[in-house]
Amino acid sequence: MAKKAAVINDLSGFGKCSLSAAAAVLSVCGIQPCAVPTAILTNQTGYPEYRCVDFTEHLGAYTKIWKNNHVSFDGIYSGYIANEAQIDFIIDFIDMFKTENTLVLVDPVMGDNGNIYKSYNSEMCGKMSALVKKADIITPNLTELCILSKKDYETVSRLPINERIKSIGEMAYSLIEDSCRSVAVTGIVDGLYVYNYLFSENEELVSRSRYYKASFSGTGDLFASTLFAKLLCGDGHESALKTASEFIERSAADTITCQSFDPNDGVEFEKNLIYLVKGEIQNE
Ligand code: PXL
Repeated sequence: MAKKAAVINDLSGFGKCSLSAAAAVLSVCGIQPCAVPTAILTNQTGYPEYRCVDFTEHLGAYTKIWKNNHVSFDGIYSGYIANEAQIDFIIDFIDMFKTENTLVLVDPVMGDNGNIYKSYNSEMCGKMSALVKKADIITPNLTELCILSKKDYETVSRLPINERIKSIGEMAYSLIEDSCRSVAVTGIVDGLYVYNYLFSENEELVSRSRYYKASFSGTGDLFASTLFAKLLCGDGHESALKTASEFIERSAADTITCQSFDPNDGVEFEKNLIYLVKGEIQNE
């Protein structure tokens, strides 16, 4: 039987992010995505206009009915949230459904490039620290890592690359000491390349991809989804990190060859899903 993962995230009509990205990636990896929608949006919030329907009032039914139906999960993955109360919901959800065999990935979605997303506020960001403590692995970008670590993004992002990585490692290890087992820091740009780091108690891994000079919607979600799916499939950290980075690199490369593209629309990942089928991306 296929493994099952609860995916707590929003459903956006455009932007190739959140549930649209996660459902595609998990399914192609042979995992059943069980959607818990935090909000339903016309499109992700980076576009000039969007409408968001907050789904909080319906979330209680998911825990109640799923518990009554005796469902269980091999993995739990949380992403975009619509308000502070949803963090409490996710914490309760994890407490209710996590067993010792459940992999919990929390993507602390809050912002990018030093800015908090339009729909987030400082209370939500503050409370995210409680949620990440529940995770086996978290996947912040540098903005989110700085928020979680109460460090100034502008200062860290301006450091020369070696010092920046040192500071990123210190922040990651302090979160690991605090609680979660692994921290994957995504989208560290230096010159022609973008790096993803994965820090665990006794391991520090890095992957390098070409940087295409655009901040595409949904790449963080695709990265987290792929890492999560591959770890659930039994891949090791190194292999899962490499696969996630390569999948996004290929999809970004295909996007920039398009005649015209809007980074808000996300990347051309659909035709690259095939490479996530076991063994297609070679990890030697
Ligand atoms: O990809 C992160 C994300 C997820 N969901 C929504 C967003 C964003 C980033 O802007 O707006 C609705």
